[in-house]
Amino acid sequence: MSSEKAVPKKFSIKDYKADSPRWCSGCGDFSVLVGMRKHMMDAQLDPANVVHVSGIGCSGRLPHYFNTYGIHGVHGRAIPIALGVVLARPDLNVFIESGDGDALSIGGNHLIHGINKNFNCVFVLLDNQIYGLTKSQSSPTTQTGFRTPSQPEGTFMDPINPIQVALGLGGSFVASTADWLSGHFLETMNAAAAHPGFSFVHVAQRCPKYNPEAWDYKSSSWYSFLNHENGVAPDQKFGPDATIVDHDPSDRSKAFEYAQRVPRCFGVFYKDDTTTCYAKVLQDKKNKGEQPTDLFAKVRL
Ligand SMILES: Cc1ncc(C[n+]2csc(CCOP(=O)(O)OP(=O)(O)O)c2C)c(N)n1
Ligand code: SF4
Ligand SMILES: [Mg+2]
Repeated sequence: MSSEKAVPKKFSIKDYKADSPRWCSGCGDFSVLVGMRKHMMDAQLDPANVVHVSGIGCSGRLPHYFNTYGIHGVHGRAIPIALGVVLARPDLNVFIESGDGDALSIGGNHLIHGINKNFNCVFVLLDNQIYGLTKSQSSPTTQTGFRTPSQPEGTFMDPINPIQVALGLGGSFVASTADWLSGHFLETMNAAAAHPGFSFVHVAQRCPKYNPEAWDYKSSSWYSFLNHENGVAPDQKFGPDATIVDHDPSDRSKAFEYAQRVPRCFGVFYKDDTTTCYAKVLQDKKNKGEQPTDLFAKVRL
């Protein structure tokens, strides 16, 4: 038996808590909040070195509930705000929380450039397939035929697939998880934070108020877990009937294939830790004694 005593953690879950969340009962945002606090504790992040940045939406309220720095920004503009933070303070841990409307409608342009610049952050897309805060308009991920006040005859376009979008834009880390898969969510956050660059994490998120049919969280037979030693392990506790698919996240073309697959997949689709990112460009310039003026122009060298 080992005589070594466990070293107490400096920061406990209490150190990351602030305010009382204001969401509807049963909202998946609560689980995301808890999972992200757990991730910060697992990683023992000093709250003074963490910044949460959001746009507008129910999901946009998240930064209020962490005892860290935070910016509840402008609708669709979380990425440029976060980029400013990273430019000024590359030493900080930056998280972005965005909704399906915030990230894929009004903020779609910024998503293109955020992923392309591959600056260091964890981008969390809370996908409830609806505009929650503004009371139920169709979003780019709303299910075809779903009736909303903005499309009362039923949403007529097929939904955008956020995983394909992120892969198509050249994302260096692309994963998907669900708010109700607590173990999988935490492991996904840990993997995303360990990745140098723009870590895109899609989260299937429950909205019992306006889109209760979006995700069938009570059953697990409709999805698969992607499994690999360089990915995230399946969460069989919360997804006992899900199938398991072996997938090496360095295989980009397979990642596209799994992104199209029905049943859909949760796990790490793609990961390349060698993709050039802001931090490396900055360091290379400093090593050469250059002034880091036009940092992002060379990110994709
Ligand atoms: C410039 C601007 N346009 C529109 C709005 C209104 N608005 C606020 S949140 C939102 C959509 C929220 O949906 P989503 O991003 O999916 O977040 P959720 O509430 O579902 O988490 C809209 C259209 C706004 N606040 N600012
Ligand atoms: S409207 Fe939906 S997303 Fe917003 S707080 Fe309520 S349940 Fe959550
Ligand atoms: Mg939404």
